[in-house]
Amino acid sequence: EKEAALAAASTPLDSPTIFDKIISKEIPANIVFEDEQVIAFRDINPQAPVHIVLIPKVKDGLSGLSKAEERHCEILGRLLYTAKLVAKQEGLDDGFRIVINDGPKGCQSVYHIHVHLLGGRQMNWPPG
Ligand code: DGP
Repeated sequence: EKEAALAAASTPLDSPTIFDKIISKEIPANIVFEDEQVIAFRDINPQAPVHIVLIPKVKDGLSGLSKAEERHCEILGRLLYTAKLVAKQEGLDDGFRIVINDGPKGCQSVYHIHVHLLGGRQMNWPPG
């Protein structure tokens, strides 16, 4: 039983990610917005002139959107609202793109939920 509990506690989806080290400032990031709940920083591998990642400071099981539960509604809304504030701050007045990658087929690479804010160029549809 103890082994099962240990194994469950160390499943990849619940493990700390590099984003925890950005939150704790153990590793540097170009932070463009921070409040009590959300931190936003420039993506290390930008896909547009403006490419910002917004994350909740407390993961609370939200490794990805597919793990969302009712209790997460507030933070999910706050992430989107903060994305709008940051878009304004970045001068993206003609439009921008919001992306949430989920799981292997959604190209998610960091299992701490995050919203991508992309802008500063013409976006295309359909996305790749
Ligand atoms: P995703 O593929 O949706 O899981 O996006 C994760 C993004 O996080 C990816 O675009 C690159 C970015 N990223 C990963 N590690 C770091 C880091 O250490 N610093 C910064 N600034 N961005 C990172």
